[in-house]
Amino acid sequence: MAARPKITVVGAGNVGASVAQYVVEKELGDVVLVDVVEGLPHGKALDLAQAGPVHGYDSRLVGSNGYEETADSDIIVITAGLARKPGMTRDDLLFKNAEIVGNVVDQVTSRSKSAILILVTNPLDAMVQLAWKKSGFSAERVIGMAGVLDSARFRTFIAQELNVSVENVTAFVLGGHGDTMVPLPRYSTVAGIPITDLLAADRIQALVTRTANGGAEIVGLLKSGSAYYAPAASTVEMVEAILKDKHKILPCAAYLDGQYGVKGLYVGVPVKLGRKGVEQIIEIKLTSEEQAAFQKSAGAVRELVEKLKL
Ligand code: TXD
Repeated sequence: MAARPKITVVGAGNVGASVAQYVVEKELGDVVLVDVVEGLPHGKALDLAQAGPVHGYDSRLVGSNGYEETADSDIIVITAGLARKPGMTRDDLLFKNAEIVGNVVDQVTSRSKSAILILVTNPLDAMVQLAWKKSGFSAERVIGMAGVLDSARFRTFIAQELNVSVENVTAFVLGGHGDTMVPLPRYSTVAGIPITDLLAADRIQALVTRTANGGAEIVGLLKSGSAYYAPAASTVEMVEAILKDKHKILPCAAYLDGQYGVKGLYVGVPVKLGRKGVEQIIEIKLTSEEQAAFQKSAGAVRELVEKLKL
């Protein structure tokens, strides 16, 4: 029988540990958890392994401060990085995390040449572009997680507003991960009915604004640290779609080569995910207003990427 898929998670902090937890709870494969902090990945891996008998999973978990154990991974999720500290500019964070993610990519890709990389570290769109460049992998195998999270936030707010099951709500959010993201109410539905038929324009705008500020709202409440349950769940939805070859359409940061009028840049768009990674970029019709908002968002991503001089 074939061995279980191997999923490496680099960065055993809040998001990374929760990714490991959801992966084993769904028994998607075995997990290698890597972090620079001594003992942290080992401790979390052991703790999660000991939840196995209770939850009923047999996935194996290994913690490490090195990369030997990551060899021949099927999927590598990169959450390693720093959060912005007082006195640090966004650019400081960009360069620091670029250094961390660049090193991680070198370490993992030299040992797992056919893996699919899922980037989570912020600033997301720039980090996925960097990982693609550094890895030398084809663009289908390097993907960024942001759109699933942003649309999950939008779906949550829509479901609460209309008092319906979250399962009835689909939503699409395009563009870069950040203030310029582009939620698309016309393509957001409740049991197939566009929300533009169900909610007044000002209510939709309020939900859109709350979605765009979704990360900041949680940082404001937590005071230290940022969101991790929903980010981890969103990442694991992508892991599952790939490992189970579901051909599932999800919004992800993907490499655009002319689609949506953008060339040579990673930006959030709907893609079809399967065992090969990004199988197709889905181009949906945008109004001129939506297209303008998308271009603005892509422009903000390009500005960041240019600073990295890749
Ligand atoms: O939508 C999205 N893409 C995001 C992005 C949603 C949520 C969080 N997002 C970003 O993910 C966030 O802004 C951070 O850049 C990452 C990770 O967030 P998390 O909340 O998990 O941060 P933590 O708890 O600080 O964990 C980061 C871990 C920590 O344990 C460090 O020791 C480790 O990364 N780290 C490293 N591991 C391996 N190798 C190196 N070099 C390294 N440097 C730090």
